[in-house]
Amino acid sequence: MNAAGRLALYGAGLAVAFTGALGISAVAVPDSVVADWKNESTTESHGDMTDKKPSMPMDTPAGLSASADGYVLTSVSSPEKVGDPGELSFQIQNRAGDPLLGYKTAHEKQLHLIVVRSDGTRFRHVHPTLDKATGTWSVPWKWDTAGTYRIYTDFTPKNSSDGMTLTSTVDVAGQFTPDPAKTVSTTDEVDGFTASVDGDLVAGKTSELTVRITRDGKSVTTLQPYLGAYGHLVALREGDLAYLHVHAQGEEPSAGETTGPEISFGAEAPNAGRYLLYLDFKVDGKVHTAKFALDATRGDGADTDTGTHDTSSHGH
Ligand SMILES: [Cu+2]
Repeated sequence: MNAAGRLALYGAGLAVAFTGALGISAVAVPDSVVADWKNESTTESHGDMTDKKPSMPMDTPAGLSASADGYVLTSVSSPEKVGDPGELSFQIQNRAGDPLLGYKTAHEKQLHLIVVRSDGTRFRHVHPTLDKATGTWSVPWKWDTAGTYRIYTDFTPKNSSDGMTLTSTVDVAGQFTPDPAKTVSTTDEVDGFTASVDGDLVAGKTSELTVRITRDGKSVTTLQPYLGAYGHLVALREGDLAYLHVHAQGEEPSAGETTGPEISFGAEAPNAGRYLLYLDFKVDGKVHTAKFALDATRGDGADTDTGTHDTSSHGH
């Protein structure tokens, strides 16, 4: 079993047993880490799964590997250059090495695709279409800027009870200047809306985060359901961009219902350090994405809760 199985993706909270922490303080991911992803994607994609056991520890967090539990993300392709119209496509291979055709639906979709540049910018969350004949997923695609991008596929195989997140990287040719590391910001302005997040992330504990949406200083009370919730929050751990998918708390809204100005989430940060948060919310039929950065503090008892493998150097 692997980390994907430990990730309670859907529900009120998130429980992940992560261990270890990269002592990286900038948002930009070091080249060595990017190189690791690439090597990993390549070897995992072409490796012989029957002979070769992944050398990863059992507690490798979600969203760091092209393979999990015998399933592999393969055949990723996309437009090579900035501005070229085309499509992003890929396959998920099952344990037998064939394209996976059967998926469970989670949050109204069989597969959620997240794409983010290695500096944590250019976040996109989309829903590709499955060609049932070939097992190829695809979505119309154009790159706006050069750089190395992480792509995450979040899905549950039909024969599995566990959701998983497989990842790969894509290089887009061209000059690329990383955006400066974003300072911790709990407020973002997007499409005329102001989104602010309140709550403290504490390592190893479930923390409630509440996002408040306003427009022109007034509370927005017309937040619409989007994919079975009033908001979707993706959290990436700074440094290695390990993936946490956090969902809204409360009952699943019915069609036509609205809420606001607040949406609450339960999130458990695996360790102290910075997390990049991306919130999708929907108003007047349009989906908007706000971005935050939050620092998780080391919780009391983190030493005992997270076991002996916690090598993080925070606190003290
Ligand atoms: Cu999705």
